[in-house]
Amino acid sequence: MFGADKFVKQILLSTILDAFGLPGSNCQTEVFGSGLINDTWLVTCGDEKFILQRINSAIFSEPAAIGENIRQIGDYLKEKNPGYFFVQPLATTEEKEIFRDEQGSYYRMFPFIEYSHTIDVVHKPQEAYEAAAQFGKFTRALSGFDVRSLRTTLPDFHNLSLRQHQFLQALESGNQEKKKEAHQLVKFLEGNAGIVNEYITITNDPHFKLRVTHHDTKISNVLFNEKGEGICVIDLDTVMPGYYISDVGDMLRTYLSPVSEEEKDLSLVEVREEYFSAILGGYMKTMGELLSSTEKQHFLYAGKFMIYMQAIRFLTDYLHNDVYYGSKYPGQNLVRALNQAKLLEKLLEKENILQRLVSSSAKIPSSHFAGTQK
Ligand code: GN1
Ligand code: MG
Repeated sequence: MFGADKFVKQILLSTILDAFGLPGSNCQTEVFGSGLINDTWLVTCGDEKFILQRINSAIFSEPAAIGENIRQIGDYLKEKNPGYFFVQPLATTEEKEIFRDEQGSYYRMFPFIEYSHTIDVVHKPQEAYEAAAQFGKFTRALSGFDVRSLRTTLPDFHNLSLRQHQFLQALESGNQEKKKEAHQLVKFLEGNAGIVNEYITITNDPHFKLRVTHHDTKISNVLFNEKGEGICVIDLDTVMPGYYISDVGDMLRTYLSPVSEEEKDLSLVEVREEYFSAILGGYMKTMGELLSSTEKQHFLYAGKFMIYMQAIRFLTDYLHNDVYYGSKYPGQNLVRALNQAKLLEKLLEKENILQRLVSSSAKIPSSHFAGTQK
């Protein structure tokens, strides 16, 4: 695989743009966004702008499944919910959603939505509210869609039992020096394994429904307009059947703290109640009527679930010498795991206050939550 900056110099670029019917030699390309898995570029061709993404096929073993899901969803929304703003990918000149180049890399292209922007960090509760409303709106817009017809683009992506199993295996067969170094953290995570048991209960509970779930609800996956209102969600690679706790949980994981998973100074990791309320309000506004009361009561659990899973995923990767996430400096995945464990600790400290917010919201009809989202 070649690096993102090197890539723009590649003559190949022109071939990719041509495949999507764009005048390759007249377009400029710059690196865009900050995801860990796929590479993204902003493509400018005269007055028109596009987003080009290379799918990491080491992780998404069947890139065509992503294209198929997006087509199915787009078709459904066009027919049943035409008012829903959906960013339709460009088709290649051969009418495919995904282009495979001679090197075997997979690409797709979207129009860049004018007057929209993304943000990398949540600075205001209103941003969290808008994002939560958009992720809820997406799942609601597809509530009549047969979720079983979606292809699973990443098998067992948020299967916490499996992640736990992989973690235990890494403790056995991974780097033993690193395991010693992470001793305290391992103890903390083992002490919170009850989170996995609760997940198993959920997967057997008929009150929990499999829904069209985004599975990557970080703030940069929401488009905002100039007034700061949410327009829609983007990056549908991991849209698969799932539980709502995945989407809400990843918002709690990434919006509650003023610092990201990369922060080394753990004293800066915090759980901000006003952001919790904003996510709760935004999500319930759009999904409140569809969730069962059992599902609603697990709103806070969603945070525990995703934060715990991310902590063990980072630590597993650390023990496996960074084969999945990579690392820019030695110990980066340990820092990330420690950061997430701290976040979990902070969430657990506030459990009673936050659970009260959830319980009182669950009794209030969803129309109560005011907001800008229609
Ligand atoms: C990866 O690439 P990105 O940042 O969208 C990962 C997520 C993790 C996240 C942690 C396919 O997402 O599950 O939560 O890193 N995606 C995949 O930063 O593994
Ligand atoms: Mg993603």
